[in-house]
Amino acid sequence: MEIREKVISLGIVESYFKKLKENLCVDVAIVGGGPSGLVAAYYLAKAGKKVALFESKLAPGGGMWGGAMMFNQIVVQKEAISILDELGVNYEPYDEDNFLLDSVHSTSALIYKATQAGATIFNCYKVEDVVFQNDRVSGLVVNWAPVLREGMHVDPIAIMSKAVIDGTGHTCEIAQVVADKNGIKLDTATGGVIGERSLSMDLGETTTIENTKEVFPGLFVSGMAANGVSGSFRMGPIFGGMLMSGKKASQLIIESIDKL
Ligand code: 48F
Repeated sequence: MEIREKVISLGIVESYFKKLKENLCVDVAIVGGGPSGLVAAYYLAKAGKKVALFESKLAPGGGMWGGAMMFNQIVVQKEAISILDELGVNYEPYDEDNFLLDSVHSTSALIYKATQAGATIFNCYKVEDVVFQNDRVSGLVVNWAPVLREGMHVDPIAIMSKAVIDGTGHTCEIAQVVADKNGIKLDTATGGVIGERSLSMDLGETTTIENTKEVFPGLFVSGMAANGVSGSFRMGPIFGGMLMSGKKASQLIIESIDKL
C-alpha cells in the first residue's frame, strides 16, 4: 500500500512539473477560459502553435456554463454555426437566425476540443501582471488564485510568450494592468480601457468581433474584454460573438507571430 501511494503521488508531481516546464515559454498565453479564450486556444493549437491558457477558477468555461440566470441554455446565431460544427457541438434550430444549445454540453465541448487540439489549460492560476520588455507585452506573471484571494505575500512566476490574449471578460484585467502600469497608450479611442456600456444585443455582438484586435504590441483582446476595452456594449446570453471573436483573435495572432 505504501508503495502504491508513493507511486501515485510521484506520477502526479512529476507529470505536473513536466507540463509546467514545457509551458514556461509558449507561442501564445491566453488569460481566461471563457468561450472566446477557449475557441482561440483551439484554433491556435490546431495551427500548431504552443498555447497555454490560464484560468483563475477551478473550472474553465467562464460565463457560458450558467446560460441566463442559471437557465442552462444559450443562443448562438447562424453566423457562428460553422464553428460549432467544426467543434462537434450539438444544437437545435430556434428561429431563422438563431440556434439553441445546452450550456453545459457546449461549454464542456469547448474545453475538450481546445485541449484535444493540444492547448494546455492551467486552472486555479490568476494572472496578476504581464512581462513588459522592449515596449512589448512579452508574457504573463502568474500566481495561484487562492494565494491572491488569501492576500498572501508570495511572489509569482513568469510565463514568456510571443502573444498574449486578454480573454478575461467584463473586467478586461490584463489590458487594464498594461495601461495602468506602463505609461503607454492602447489602440482605443482614449488610449486607455474605456469600459463596457449597458446592454445592446445586436451592437454588442457585432462590435465584439470588430474590437477583437491587437491593442498594444503583443497584447490581443477577445470576447467581452474586447468590447470593454473599446467602450462597446454588453450583450447577454447570446454567444456567437464570443466564438467568432476567439476565432478572429487566433487568426490575427497567427499572422502576427509568423512575422516575428
Ligand atoms: O467572461 P468570460 O466567459 O469571457 P468571454 O470569453 O465570454 C463572455 C461571456 O461569457 C458572457 C457574455 C456573452 O454574451 O457577455 O459574459 O469574454 O470568461 C472570462 C474568464 O476569465 C477568467 C474568469 O474566471 C473567467 O473564467 N479570468 C478573469 N480574470 C482572470 C481570469 C485572471 N486575471 N487570471 C486568470 N483568469
